[in-house]
Amino acid sequence: MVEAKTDSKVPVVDKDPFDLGILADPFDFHEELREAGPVVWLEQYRLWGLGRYENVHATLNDWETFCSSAGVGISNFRKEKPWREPSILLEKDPPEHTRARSIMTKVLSPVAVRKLRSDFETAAEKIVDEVIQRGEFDAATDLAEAFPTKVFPDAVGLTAHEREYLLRYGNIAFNAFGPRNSLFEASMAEAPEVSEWIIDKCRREALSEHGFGAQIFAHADQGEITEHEAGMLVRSLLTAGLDTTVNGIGCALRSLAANPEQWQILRNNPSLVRNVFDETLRYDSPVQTFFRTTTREVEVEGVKLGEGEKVLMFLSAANRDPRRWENPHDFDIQRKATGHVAFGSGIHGCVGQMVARLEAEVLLSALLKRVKTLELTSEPTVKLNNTTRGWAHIPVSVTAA
Ligand code: OVM
Repeated sequence: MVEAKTDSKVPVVDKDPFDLGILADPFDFHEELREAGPVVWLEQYRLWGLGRYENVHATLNDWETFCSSAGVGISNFRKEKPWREPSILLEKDPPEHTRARSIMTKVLSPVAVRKLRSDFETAAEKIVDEVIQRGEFDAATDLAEAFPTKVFPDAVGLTAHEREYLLRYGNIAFNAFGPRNSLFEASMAEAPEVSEWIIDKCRREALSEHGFGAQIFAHADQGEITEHEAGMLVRSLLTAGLDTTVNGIGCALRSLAANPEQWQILRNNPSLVRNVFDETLRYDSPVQTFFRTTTREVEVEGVKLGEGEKVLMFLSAANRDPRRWENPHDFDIQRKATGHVAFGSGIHGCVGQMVARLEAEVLLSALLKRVKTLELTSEPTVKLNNTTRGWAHIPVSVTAA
């Protein structure tokens, strides 16, 4: 437990950010948070919260003060045993982080990612053709899940990809960043079985000769990392690379279906398709929150934070901060949406974002070419998770172009 160090000037927020009702519809709560002040004390968990863009951005960019090596969830690795071996990428600081990161930067380079495009396009066209034939379908399962679970494991080099397990693992990892609520407990109950499966898939022998996995092991052959570290980096890809893109693409489809005028603007100007994804990430950030831990006493906006204290950054609240964005609650695919912090910022900023962007671009383009109208047929159902935002079901109907 963190010592309460609230001085009377600090706004106290009593609501639980991980309450299931708030997770289902977090935007009013985020407004409260931003308006309460630049730094708030979250009484429920006795830690600090940041909801404004400027402060979230600054915190992400000061890794020396706000470290990742004590975990980027609510659990403090210095005091509690982590649920899994910590990631050598996400849950490390420089210099260890730098070594792992430079390998991932090379493996996921623009040149490497560009080579995926034609396979991604073929897969997207097949999946989109099939749903259009049906006319009515579930854009969450039939597109947002179906596409990344096909192309991403192929890109990594998984030979047998059981999509069930990959999605379950991502869901577990992102629930595990949160507090011990019902979502956390349900995920921990299935963690042993699913983790065993994942670890097995991270071995050199389980991976094809081509793909990001083999590329990572090539760095082990060069002596830059150990065999074990290479497996851990494959695990990072499998943890961070699937749930996130499934949720991101789902959020894009849901926002477009719910805003038919935006779909028409996009049809008239298909070159907006990459901006649609940025606007989606800003508007409906698939990764809502991450934590940091202070490495020293630090004053933020006149508030003294002690050493070794957890700080919860609300990426999603920052991405709708009216101090940074005009009409932040409008989904507007023509706005300049870059600058959002949905991919983080600074040294831990999403290293796979080019793969994510490519997936979104290719799938939306395939849809755009073939579909005239995209409409919701009933209310989408939200998918609850302690960290990610996404949709379990998005019932839609389409008419062919
Ligand atoms: C990891 C990782 C990296 C980024 C995000 C993430 C679960 C995990 O290295 O395991 O989310």
